[in-house]
Amino acid sequence: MTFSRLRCAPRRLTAALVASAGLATAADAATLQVLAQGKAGQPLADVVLLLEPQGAKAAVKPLAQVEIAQQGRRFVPVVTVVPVGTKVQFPNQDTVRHHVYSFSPAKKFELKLYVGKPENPVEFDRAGLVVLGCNIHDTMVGWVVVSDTPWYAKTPAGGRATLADVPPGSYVLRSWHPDLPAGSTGIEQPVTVGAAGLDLVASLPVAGR
Ligand SMILES: [Cu+2]
Repeated sequence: MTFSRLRCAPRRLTAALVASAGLATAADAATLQVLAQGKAGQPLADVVLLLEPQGAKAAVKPLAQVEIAQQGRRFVPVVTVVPVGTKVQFPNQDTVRHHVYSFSPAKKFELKLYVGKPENPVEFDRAGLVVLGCNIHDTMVGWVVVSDTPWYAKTPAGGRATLADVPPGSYVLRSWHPDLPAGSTGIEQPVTVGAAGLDLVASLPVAGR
């Protein structure tokens, strides 16, 4: 699976596929604790974790009211993960104008020179990695990972995140960090989830920030 995949099948079809695959119901769901580590073994923040089913996809539900601010000529937060279909606002909290854009295949857009809150949010309607920039300030860079799996997380300081309500089955845990080489779709590790849940370590060959 790659970040450039098109959006998954309609929800009703996906639900039917999940049912026919005989996956467990939510009552049997497990919890995964993941610790993200850099190359020196240090805890890593801003790691996006995507737990992707090996079989049928699971439906995702877009989030409401997600914002990526422009503050002090930075994107805040600098890394965001959202499920497919989420609409994101880009409020400019600086007094200078910004011009936010992306050329990424998963979402090409631009918000022309603006202050305050642009009228319309940007809908991230395709799974993949979206790199954000600003036409005015070359040093501004941010990332949006658009997830087509409902089991996703971003690690905070301390590097630990939880993936909850995971039905038993076979998955790939994909771990991505902005310091991976450009174009990387993340580090993959196969994961078998049982009823008891798991403690996992995701190791990434990056120094961290
Ligand atoms: Cu700017």
